[in-house]
Amino acid sequence: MAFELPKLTYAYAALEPHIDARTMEIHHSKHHQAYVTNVNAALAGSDAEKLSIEEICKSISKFPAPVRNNGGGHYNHSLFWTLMAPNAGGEPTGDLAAAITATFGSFEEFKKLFANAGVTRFGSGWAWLIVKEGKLVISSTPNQDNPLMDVAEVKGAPILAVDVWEHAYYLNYQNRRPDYLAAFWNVVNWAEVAKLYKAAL
Ligand code: MN3
Repeated sequence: MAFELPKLTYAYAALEPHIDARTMEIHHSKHHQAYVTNVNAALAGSDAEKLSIEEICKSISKFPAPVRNNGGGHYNHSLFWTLMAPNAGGEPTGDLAAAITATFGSFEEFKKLFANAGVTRFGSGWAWLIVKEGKLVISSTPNQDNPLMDVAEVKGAPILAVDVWEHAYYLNYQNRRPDYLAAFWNVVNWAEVAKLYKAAL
């Protein structure tokens, strides 16, 4: 069974002005589609075709680089789209909010540390909020790696992610990655993050 490009639950323009429609369209229909096409080609005819993308990530050291890069790209983007929504942003509530405050001191401090993980990721990659052994941890990965991968420096269950590849922001923000990361808070779908947090515990 081949992987497929997931449909977005909102329009390409729905995250404006924070993330522009053209960036969303190219990012989803070109970049993510390419990861899907390429991981399917890399897995074609192998037993791994029966595995979920999560299962593949968890044993990624057994796969060649095209699976790591494109399979990671497919998992990461499939998650990323669900972590954003129109009329979202604001602050988390409930158990997740309490855990963020308990772990990082405050929501403001958490935002600073998470954005810093994205800003300081050299080149292309992702910043993450994960659940590791029941605790919240901020990390980042290079390229299309993710914290599910057995090769990841910091492993855990991803609950929030932001893409810091230039293709995620360059049309609107050019070299200003910190401005893109500041704008990201306006589109974070905290309801979905809370759902993933609950599931990860
Ligand atoms: Mn991307």
